[in-house]
Amino acid sequence: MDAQGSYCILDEAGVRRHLSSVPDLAARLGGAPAQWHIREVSDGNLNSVFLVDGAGGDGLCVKQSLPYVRVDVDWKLPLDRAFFEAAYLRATAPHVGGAAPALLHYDPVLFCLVMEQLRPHLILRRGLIEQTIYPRMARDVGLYVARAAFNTSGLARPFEAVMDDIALFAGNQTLTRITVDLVLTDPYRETARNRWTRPWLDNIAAGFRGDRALKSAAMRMGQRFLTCPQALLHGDLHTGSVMVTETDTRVIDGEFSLFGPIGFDLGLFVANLLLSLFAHACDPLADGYRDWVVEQAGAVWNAFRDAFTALWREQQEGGDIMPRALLGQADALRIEQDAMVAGIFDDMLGFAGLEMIRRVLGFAHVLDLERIEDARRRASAERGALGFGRRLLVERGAFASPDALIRAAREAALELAATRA
Ligand code: SR1
Ligand code: MG
Repeated sequence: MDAQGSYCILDEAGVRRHLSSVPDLAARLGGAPAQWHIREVSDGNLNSVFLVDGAGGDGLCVKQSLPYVRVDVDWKLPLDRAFFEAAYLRATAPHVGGAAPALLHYDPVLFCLVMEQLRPHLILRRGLIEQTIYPRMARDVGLYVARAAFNTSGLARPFEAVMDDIALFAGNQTLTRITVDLVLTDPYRETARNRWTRPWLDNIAAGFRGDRALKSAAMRMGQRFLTCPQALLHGDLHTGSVMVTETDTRVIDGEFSLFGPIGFDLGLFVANLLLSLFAHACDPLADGYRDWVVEQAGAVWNAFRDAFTALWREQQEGGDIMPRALLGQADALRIEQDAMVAGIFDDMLGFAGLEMIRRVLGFAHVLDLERIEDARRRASAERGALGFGRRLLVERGAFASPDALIRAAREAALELAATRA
């Protein structure tokens, strides 16, 4: 905050000033503000992020909305995404417990969140690039999605509470617009924001823009995204939105939160695992690791399904969707669960297809692929990802189970690996 008490972009001195003005945060850091160690670690596309350490053991993480896209300052944005991230953390914290960072403070003038610092956690995407195995990660993420989704849905709550939240998060239109454009639409039309590995992917990019079956499938998923408010979504659950150690998993960055179809969060996460799989197909030293990565896609789904159906089964009162009073006997519950879970699985596949395609042809790419310096090799991995993404959208009826998905993805990656020079 500047002297007039209005928004300003925080630099290290600004972060020091802000934290020292909030007694609880200053006490948590400990020692004199002048001694605090502050470093900027901004890494994502949108915001600035600082890590702060004081004399005590508990560091802080400070995240501020900028009035533009951090990686494209000409792309102006309102600041309110920090408000929605704070609202998401507050709405989900009672259900996901320790699987998210604790929100310690939100400043509505600076549009700034202060959270616990996660240490020694690493961004999952970077761990996957380094071929690290995280034994709990997939189960933890599946459980996280199940708990957040079930408990914010009308299965667990009266419709009035759900509608109040739908109304609140319906305000997150700036970031929803980014998703609608970047994920659902741009890869299938010409726009200056798109980019891909030229000239190798020129033909496939043009082919996708003229592919009626693909565009129809993409539009149908778009319709589900915008018209199916099943539960509160994270809204951007890729592998850069998860921080890990071998024994702990935390979901971060809920600024894209909105109500939507539960399969959206699952689809984005699974897609990013599959992007890692295809990126590793170029690397002869990753032959073993690929098996682990692809199995995590199934493990996320299985953990989600088991936890979601268990929460539903154990629910005493229930909400206004599928009310206990009408469900009656256990076999009726099972029938409804099977139907809903099948729909979520189908959504997951479709949204995974969209995410894989947009990360290759759209504005926001992924480091897993971008780090492949040889453009021809990168294009080859990207072609594999595009082909599989298309199958997930257009032929997803062929993937009747997580095992079928894993088998097909493994085969596609193996075919790609066989072509590498
Ligand atoms: C302009 S924002 C581009 C992308 O970064 C975020 O992480 C979301 O994935 C968004 O689509
Ligand atoms: Mg993010």
